[in-house]
Amino acid sequence: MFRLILVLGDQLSRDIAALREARPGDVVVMAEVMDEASYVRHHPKKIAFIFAAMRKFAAELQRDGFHVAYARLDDSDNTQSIPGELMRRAAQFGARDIIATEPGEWRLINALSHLPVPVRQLSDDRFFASHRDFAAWAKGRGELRMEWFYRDMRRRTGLLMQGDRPVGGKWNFDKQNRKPARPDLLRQPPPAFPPDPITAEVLDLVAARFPDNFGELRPFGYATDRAGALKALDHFIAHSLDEFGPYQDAMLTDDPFLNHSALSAYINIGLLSPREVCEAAARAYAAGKVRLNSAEGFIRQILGWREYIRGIYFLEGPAYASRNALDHTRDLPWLYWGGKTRMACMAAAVGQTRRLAYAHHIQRLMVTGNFALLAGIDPAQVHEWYLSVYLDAFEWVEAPNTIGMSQFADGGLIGSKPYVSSGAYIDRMSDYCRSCAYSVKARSGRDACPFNLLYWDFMIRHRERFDGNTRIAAIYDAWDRMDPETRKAIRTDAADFLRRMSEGEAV
Ligand code: FAD
Ligand code: DLZ
Ligand code: SF4
Repeated sequence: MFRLILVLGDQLSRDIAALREARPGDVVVMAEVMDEASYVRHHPKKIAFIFAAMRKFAAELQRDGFHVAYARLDDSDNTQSIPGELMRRAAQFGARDIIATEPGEWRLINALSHLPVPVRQLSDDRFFASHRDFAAWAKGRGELRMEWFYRDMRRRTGLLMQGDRPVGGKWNFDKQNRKPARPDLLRQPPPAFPPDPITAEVLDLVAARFPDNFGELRPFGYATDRAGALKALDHFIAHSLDEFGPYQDAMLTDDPFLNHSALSAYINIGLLSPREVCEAAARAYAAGKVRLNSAEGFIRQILGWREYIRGIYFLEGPAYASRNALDHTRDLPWLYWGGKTRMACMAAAVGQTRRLAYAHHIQRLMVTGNFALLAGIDPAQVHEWYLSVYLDAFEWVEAPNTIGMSQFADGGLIGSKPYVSSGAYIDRMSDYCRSCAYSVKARSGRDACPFNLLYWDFMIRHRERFDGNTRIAAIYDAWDRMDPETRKAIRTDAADFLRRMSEGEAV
């Protein structure tokens, strides 16, 4: 009896669980479908990246003797959904058994659980920790802090460990990191991969079918196969990792990547494994090629944050993405979709997102995320934006980062306090404020940095909730010591700014 083996667009690894089960005669099902290409209005680069990588992966499987039933988006008999394609192929091949690797989104997990032909969903073991491992770690803990989870993962994997002690005697070297970057230093950007004929054909398809989605499709330079992704990894280790630690929080207008790896999308769709990426960084440190604070800081992002974020998504269940603990209801302003803004930091972060479908972590967290939280934007709309606009965005990783880490909409499950800041933080870590129409030093007034106005407005609006938090108490003391006139001006100017923004003015 033939069986179907489902491979989704973010499961493009030869070692994926469902493919390991394949026997001669089984049919591998892959499908470009409108349902997946339009559940949010994805950035055109993201759709092209996934379709091109799917086509190349399917060709590779075929070369290696697999029977692949591949549906292209424009095939006339394409049912345009993953369940539809599975049922069509089951009927075509007389299959009564389907094997899948568990998808990274509750929506699809549920869809696969209710098909007339049973689907066996195998656990996705590309990750270091299974759902069961994470649930066991979380059980009985009052607070689910990433740092404790990360230390357990270091011990379990032996990465950067000497016996049971961390290499260098410390788990974390962040004191040596968090430096602003010099604008005049030239850093090597990630390598670019000019489109080959397969990618070029996909680019034409995406241009024709998704002409109105936010984002620039061309020029397209991302790798779309494993060989290219491995080159990008080697390039990062050789040229950028050594200074990753010190500059990981820095932001520069003319350098969208700085020392960041831009590997997340390759890891998320399966072209690189998180283990090989961490091992490459650990080897570079052991060989004396990169400093420890950089190797450790980088490995923590993958072994710690990435695994922890996924653990939270699956532990908390499907309702997590709709949480709104702070009752924020304002609509996402047009400036997130490229509307004009006078804020240089927002223009830079949104601009590079539109061009590249990429922004690094601090731009997502402390610029676009910070602004949305301070302005009280509906977290569901913020979530939809992040899920749409980045090359690496899949719900299992995007939702906890947005709903939890960035918007505090889970009420403090991921972060013990909200990630908010006034303009001073952005000024310290970037060159944005130098070319901004607003004054980062001004506390109030029409030209005061909106982050300054909104920061206090946010803190005061939510005083009841945060007053008891010992990590925040000093902030309220500072507010109380401010003279009443200044306090009144800040609140009035913040309200005026929000009103003008919501009325569509270019703020
Ligand atoms: P680097 O800075 O080079 O970091 C190395 C790797 O660590 C990344 O490639 C990534 O695999 C991993 N990593 C780092 N931070 C995180 C994190 N917080 N969660 C998970 N993995 C992490 N990451 C995604 O992969 N997809 C998303 O949809 C996504 N949405 C986000 C939304 C918000 C609001 C925020 C604040 C963060 C989001 N992140 C997301 C996490 C992080 O910003 C990106 O992983 C990172 O910017 C990718 O760029 P990079 O590969 O250059 O990362
Ligand atoms: C993101 C995406 C897109 C744009 N298109 C497809 C597709 O046509 N076919 C497919 O199998 N997968 C696609 N994906 C990835 C899925 O949306 C992803 O597997 C789920 O969101 C689970 O992470
Ligand atoms: Fe952003 Fe404020 Fe700096 Fe302008 S002054 S770039 S709005 S932080």
